[in-house]
Amino acid sequence: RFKAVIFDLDGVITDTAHYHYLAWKRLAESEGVPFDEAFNEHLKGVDRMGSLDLILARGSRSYTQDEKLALADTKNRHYQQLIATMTPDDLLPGALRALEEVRAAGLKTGLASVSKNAFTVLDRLGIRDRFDYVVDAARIANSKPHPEIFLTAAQNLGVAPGDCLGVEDAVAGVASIKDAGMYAVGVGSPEVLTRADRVIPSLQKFSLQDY
Ligand code: G16
Ligand code: MG
Repeated sequence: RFKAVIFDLDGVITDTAHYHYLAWKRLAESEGVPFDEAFNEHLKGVDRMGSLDLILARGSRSYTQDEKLALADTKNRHYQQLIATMTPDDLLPGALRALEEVRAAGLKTGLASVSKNAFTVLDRLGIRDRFDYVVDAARIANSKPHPEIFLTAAQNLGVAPGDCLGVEDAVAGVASIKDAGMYAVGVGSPEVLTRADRVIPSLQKFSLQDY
């Protein structure tokens, strides 16, 4: 019944969510700001500056815009160091099969990541040509949970939002899909992804006939 499936990247196709976590943790701790997995959950799907603002709000001092830009840049360098060694082995279990299933069923495939490093990650994983359209995060004005990124993907795929299925691991991402008027498959735990229409533990359990 769907015409396109739009995937998130970090935490769905590959575990860069963990690399983002490590890079932010290193940065936060260098600023004396406490950081753990539970807090990191709020950063998933949130863009770089938005994430930094959330982290620094837990600290004890205020920062100038220049300081913030420098800190965001430092985090990005930590992150780029981590993704530089990725290979196709870093695809999460079931990811390739899910992409193949969608195309074999005659549906379009899209990618909606707010990461400005998404193209690099796709190239390292060797899967760039498996998508009919990849949103360029640099052209998105509003980060998730705003629906802009999923709506942009649908528009460029030439498919109405109501005919799209979105796949996300983040609370903010699921909100973005639902507010775009799409069907949401959450990857993770149902206690966290409460707005998803269905939740699966990983793409290994992704099956178009279930939705
Ligand atoms: C991803 C991550 C976020 C990260 C964002 C921006 O979003 O989930 O944690 O802050 O990208 O990444 P970058 O600093 O590389 O531009 P998404 O939409 O892929 O889940
Ligand atoms: Mg994600």
